[in-house]
Amino acid sequence: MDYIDLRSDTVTWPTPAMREAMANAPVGDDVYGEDPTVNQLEAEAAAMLGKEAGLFVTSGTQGNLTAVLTHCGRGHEMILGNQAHIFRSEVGSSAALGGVHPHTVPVQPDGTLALDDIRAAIRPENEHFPRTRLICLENTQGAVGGIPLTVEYTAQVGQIAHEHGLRLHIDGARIFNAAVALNVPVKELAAPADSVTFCLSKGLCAPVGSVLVGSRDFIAEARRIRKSLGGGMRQAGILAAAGLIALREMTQRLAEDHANACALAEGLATIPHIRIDPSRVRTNMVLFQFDEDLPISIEELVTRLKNDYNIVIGGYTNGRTQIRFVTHYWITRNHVDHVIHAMRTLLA
Ligand code: TLP
Repeated sequence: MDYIDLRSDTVTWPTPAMREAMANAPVGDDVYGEDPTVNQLEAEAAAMLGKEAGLFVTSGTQGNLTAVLTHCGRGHEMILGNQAHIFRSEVGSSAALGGVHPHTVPVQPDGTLALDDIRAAIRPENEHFPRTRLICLENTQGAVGGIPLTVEYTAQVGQIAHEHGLRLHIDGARIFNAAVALNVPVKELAAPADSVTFCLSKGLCAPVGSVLVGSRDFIAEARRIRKSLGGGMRQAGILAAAGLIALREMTQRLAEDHANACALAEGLATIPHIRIDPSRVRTNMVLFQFDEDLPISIEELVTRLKNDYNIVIGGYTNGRTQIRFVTHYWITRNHVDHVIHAMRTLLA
């Protein structure tokens, strides 16, 4: 890549193997169900996550929206974290396009939603209330720094959902990072869920796409919803070919990104004006804050990092005092050392 880009793992370029596979991919019209590469990707993704069927979608946002609109009708309610990507960063699309009412509960520092909060949010039957239909979890939970949710926790939420006749959807944009960090098969993290979306185009480096998985009946309905959202693609095998490499070759190397994130956090912790707890780094995200009395403004820091050190950063949240660095395939250990050196120099 041209820059050491720490803004997100969404910035990853496809690998040379992906570009080659894309150039040679067998294709067909996927709206007719005739693209062999898409069919292969959907089947392999479903098998890896232990579900009956898969659906190739354009993005994580489209996968989550398709899932929500498949599970819920207008006026139905979904329970989700107040810092969930679906709630904060998907343009309010579930409400705007599906009339689905979000009922948020606080995301705890460990990325979970408290079980009692979930139970309390489930509506009793009453003509004043929307009907609860869905619980959504996010694994890893991005807003608290990519913290993975465990198999045990997910199973408990699944049990609550199913005891109340609700569905569980997991926004598993980075569920492979969670599986690697927890050292469990991804299937086990997905098992309690009725549907899971995961992204091929984040740490797994594919250029485009996510996969939604679930039961055969659920995916048949989701296919119709995807079409209504403009997500019926034609010779999408060109994209799915990169997705197959993402699934087959890129999931097992994520531990490298996690080790680099830890090294980055430990290095940053030795630099004045940076507040960070390296023990919170569990996957590929590093969250930290600057002291108020920085020797340079954040704007200047961003510019100097880019111009003088070839480093791109972003991701300010919480009134711009919280910064997120994300490691990925294109960030090497040497880059990590270079970033620590640059930050130390600029903050001296
Ligand atoms: N996240 C992006 C930004 O939108 C914040 C990022 O840089 O992290 N779920 C989760 C947990 C996500 O983090 C994202 C993207 C999505 C869904 C949406 O995926 P896309 O961007 O493919 O629509």
